[in-house]
Parts: sequence; structure tokens; C-alpha cells
Amino acid sequence: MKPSASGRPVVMGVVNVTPDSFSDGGRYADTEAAVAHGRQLLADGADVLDIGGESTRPGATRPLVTEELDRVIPVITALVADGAVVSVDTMRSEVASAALAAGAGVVNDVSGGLADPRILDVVAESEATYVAMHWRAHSDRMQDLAVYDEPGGVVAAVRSELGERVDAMRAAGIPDERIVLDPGLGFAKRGEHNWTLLRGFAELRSLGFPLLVGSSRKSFLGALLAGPDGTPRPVAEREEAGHAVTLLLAQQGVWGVRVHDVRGTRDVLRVLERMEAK
Ligand code: PMM
Repeated sequence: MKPSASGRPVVMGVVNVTPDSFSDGGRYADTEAAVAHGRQLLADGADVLDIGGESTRPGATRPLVTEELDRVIPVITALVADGAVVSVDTMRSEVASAALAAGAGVVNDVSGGLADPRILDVVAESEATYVAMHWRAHSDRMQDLAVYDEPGGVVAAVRSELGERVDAMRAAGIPDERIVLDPGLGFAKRGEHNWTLLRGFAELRSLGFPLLVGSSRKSFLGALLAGPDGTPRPVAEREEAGHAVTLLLAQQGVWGVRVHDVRGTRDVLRVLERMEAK
């Protein structure tokens, strides 16, 4: 997947076919609702639809492989038939393989190949783009590993751990042109780590790979927007803060953003394009 013709960031719309994702858990859990949602995101201007069947929210338990396949493959098949560019959000080689056979063009692996290293071989044998996110452990214990005490803190650690994943991808035979990296906001990160990573975006870019960022609806935004009593802003009321992150990253050359509100994201990017037009 290349950036869009205009050079603006790729807008990846989220379709979670899960009963329990933090951001939209249960709303699109059946095939029909998920396909309808995907079609709406396409109409709203998504460049790619990211279809996931495993919730990665902190503390989540993993579905069986068969459950994950049953959730995502029918949705991918239907949306590919509509002509959509589809990404599969999975850590499993079996699911990636079935999704590619069903026509997916992107594998979005939040574990960057750590959860199931065979996924790298599956991607290498395809022509798919591979999004490798910074990750340290499955959701049941990832927040225990949100410790970045080494010199350079979270930015240096994420940069070097992503660099190690690039070595593994290259060793598996995935060409650099098909690699996209993601700092993994909210994954083994505490609130402040996410802001530090966003501030350190230029340092992450110096890895030399396109960067995808998913800030949409995440809890560090809920905490930022908390009410006077400290109650986090509800998930569905964090969109504008996410749009602000998108705008700031777009100005710093982000390759793509993974978002729930595609329409609002496209509006924000349209303003930026207009401002930058000669
Ligand atoms: N976040 C979630 C799931 N998949 N994939 C990438 N590449 N980057 C992310 O930040 C990311 C992801 C969790 O959020 P969700 O509940 O909105 O899907």
C-alpha cells in the first residue's frame, strides 16, 4: 500500500468483529453488522479497512483460532468483493494466511511477529504490506511490562525494539518496501509514555520506515479529557482529541492513521491539504 495520490496520510478505518474491544466492543460482532460498518467507513473515505477478530484491550483473553477465523474471514471476503483494500488485524499466522487467501492486502500484526513468528514467513510469501507494531506481551500482562527505565526512555526503547523486529522481517524475506512500523500507543505503555512517544515522533521516523499510528479513542485521551472528579471521558467522546493527534502527526509526515471516525479524520486532513495547497 502506497500513501494516497495526494500525499496525505492513509486513513485506515477500524472494523472490530469482536464482542469485547474497548473502543466499540460488541457493536459489530456479527458478520452483517461488521460488513455494513465497513461499507459506511468506505463511504466516509477510508483508504483501507482494518478487520480484527481479537480484542487487545488490557486484560483481554484470547479467542480460539477457529473463532477468530469465523469472525474475520466472511467480513474480509464481502468487503474485498466490494473492491475495498482490506487489512487483517491479527497476530496469528493461520489467520493472516486465510485472510490473504480471501484477498486482504495488508497484515496488521500488533505483535510485530513476536506472538507467532511464522506470520513473517506467511507475509514474505505474499505481496502484502506488513504493519509491525511495538509490543511486549499479550494483553493479560502487557501493562506489567510498561517499564522504560533505560537511558532514552520509551522513545529509545520503542525505536530499538522496532529495529529488532525489522531485522526479523528482513531475515524472513519481507522486503523493506512492504514494511510499515507503528509505536503501539496503549500497548505496554502508561499514559505518559504515549505522550512521550508522540513528542518523539521525529526520532521514530528516523528509523526510515513509514509509520502508522493508532491513537483513536485510547485511554490516554480519556485521561487527558477526564472530568473534574477524575472520571475518564467516555470512549465515544474522545474523537476530537484523536483528530488533533492526527493533524499534528500529519504535519510531521505520518504515513497513516488507524481511526474509528473516518469521516472526521478526512475532514481534518482536508483542512490541512487546503492550507498546504499553493
Ligand atoms: N490498536 C488497537 C488494535 N490494533 N493496530 C495497530 N497497527 N496500531 C494500533 O494502535 C492498534 C492496532 C487497539 O484499539 P481498537 O480497540 O481500537 O482496535
